[in-house]
Amino acid sequence: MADVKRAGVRALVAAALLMTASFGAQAADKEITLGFSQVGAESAWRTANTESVKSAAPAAGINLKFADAQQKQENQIKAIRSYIAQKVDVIAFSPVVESGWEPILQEAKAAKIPVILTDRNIDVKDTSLYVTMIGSDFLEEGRRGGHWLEEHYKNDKGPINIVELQGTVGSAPANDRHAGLIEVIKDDPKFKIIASQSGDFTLAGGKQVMEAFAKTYGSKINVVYAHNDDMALGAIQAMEEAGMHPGKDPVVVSFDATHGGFQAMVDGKINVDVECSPLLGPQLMQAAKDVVAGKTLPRRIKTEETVFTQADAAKIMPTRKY
Ligand code: GZL
Repeated sequence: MADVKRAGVRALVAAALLMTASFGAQAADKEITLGFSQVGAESAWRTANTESVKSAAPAAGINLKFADAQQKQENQIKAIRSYIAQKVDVIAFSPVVESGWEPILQEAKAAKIPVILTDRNIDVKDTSLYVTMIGSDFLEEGRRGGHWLEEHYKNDKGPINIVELQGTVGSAPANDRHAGLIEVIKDDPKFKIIASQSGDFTLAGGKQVMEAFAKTYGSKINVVYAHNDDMALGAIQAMEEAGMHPGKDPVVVSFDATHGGFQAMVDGKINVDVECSPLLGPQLMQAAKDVVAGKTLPRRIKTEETVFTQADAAKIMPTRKY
């Protein structure tokens, strides 16, 4: 009798194991749906970032829902709320500005949907509102721009007058590329920021702001410090229309290292371009799969980046992916 019982228990255990394995396999095979809210389409960097996210999804077997917020926070909040209503598996977004995210991220938390930040960071007290932030260190990027200026002007007593074309007001890259520069030049009195204004990361914005700076300051300007290539390229147009010689006088510091930025370095119109990689798609998809699989992710996944100058631009440009 005991043998029959033992055989029965063994059969039950085998059946249970088989069921668990098949559920496990199903869970592993269940297609992940990722809801992504993109800032907008304001720059060449953003276009490359969108392309990277969109192409990485099918390659990772992820069903991507994508929304372009036209650089408006309320559109990003609407998109995230709609992803919650659709019960997506993971939400990811590139926050247009640093503040104002707690309410909508509390809604995602209440719905038990994990949130991943890409590209830009947010300023929240409750860091449980997102799983990880994948992207660049903008403060370090700003320091790199500042260190290049220090080296470039090391034998110059000054004054070195800087005009700054800032990115989107309140955005992490604008705040930190400014702060990183200040960190480096604040103790060197020869550097002076004589004007700062936002061009909203767009070519048209950069051109418009630079037209005004050229009118007001003209030949007093020694450096144009542009928070991205699109604004630098717009500023170059404005400077040339004003009879100035960008890349010689004034010197031009830019960020992103996009194709347009590289071409301007080859043409001698941008002096240094601090790299900021938009190619975050594959890392985002891997992070989404890891979160769904219940893995613990690092709080911060930083992008490796460097600095390019006119000296190496022509040689490196053919190798660039964006
Ligand atoms: C930086 C990114 C910035 C780029 C701009 O990671 O958020 O936004 O520097 C883009 O070109 O518009």
